[in-house]
Amino acid sequence: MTEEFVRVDRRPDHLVLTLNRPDKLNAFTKAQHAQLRDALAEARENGSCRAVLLTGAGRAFCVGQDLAEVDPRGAEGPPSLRDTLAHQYNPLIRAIRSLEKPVVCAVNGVAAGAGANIALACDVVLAARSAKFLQAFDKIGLVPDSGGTWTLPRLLGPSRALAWALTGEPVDAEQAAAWGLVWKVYDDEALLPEAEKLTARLAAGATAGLAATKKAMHLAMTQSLDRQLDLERDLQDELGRSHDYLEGVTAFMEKRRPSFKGK
Ligand code: LHQ
Repeated sequence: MTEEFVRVDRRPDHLVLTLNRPDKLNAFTKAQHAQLRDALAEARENGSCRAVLLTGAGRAFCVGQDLAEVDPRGAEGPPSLRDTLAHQYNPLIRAIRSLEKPVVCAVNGVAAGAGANIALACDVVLAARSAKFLQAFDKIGLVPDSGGTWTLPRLLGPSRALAWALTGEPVDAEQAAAWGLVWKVYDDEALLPEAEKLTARLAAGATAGLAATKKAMHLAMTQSLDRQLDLERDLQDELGRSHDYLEGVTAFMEKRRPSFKGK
């Protein structure tokens, strides 16, 4: 039987994905990447899945690449990190960012290296009070990857982002919230129930509208106000003809809770 490096819990309208190599602090191997990629493809293709929750088993969220798998001291010499990024990390970040459904990340413990940047690529990041974030790339002579060089300056501003990456200092959950890296911090035992609650709420939302919001916010990072105004016009044009807009306005008028279909 294949080992379950990513546990997939299928709820009626969302998926809970748990990185599951707790003895290695959920460090990413090729096999774990493949399982996460499959799970995200399921989330994309399954119409009844309307949100995703990503978290880690044990005391860590994820400590990035499993360094034993890319050990440059091997008989064949240094591995191709180009291949590792091209075939494992880059497709993962693209899959999270392009998923037309909200992705919540519950950072349950340490998030280091690519593990930190994968968490920060998610749409809503929640953290346990004991969580800490580490870039860690400085310790092994590499550059922040998994979108870190793009995401960090945008989240933190260039000065903090650069100092954090250069020094590799740990950032605790409270600091991460103060810096705007995470949305909310919960006591450790409350993190998962709160993350589940939020994911279920998002899954019951107007999925097409949420997907358009995600897309527009991401595009805003790279384009002018003029282009953004045109984009908002186009998205609103399309959403204004959706079931969920009709339902949302009707529910408001009828003073009841809307029942969205995600369309
Ligand atoms: C690990 C790891 C790990 C394997 C802990 N690998 N086993 C992309 C593409 C290609 C190449 C390279 O990189 C990348 C992206 C990246 O992610 S680079 C950054 C990789 N990550 C790191 O450098 C972090 C390394 N880990 C640490 O610095 C520490 O483990 C932290 C500070 C995160 C936690 O420290 P502790 O709480 O003291 O735990 P520990 O060090 O005792 O770790 C527990 C176990 O997990 C231990 O195994 P063992 O069998 O001895 O009990 C570690 O060896 C293993 N582990 N990180 N990245």
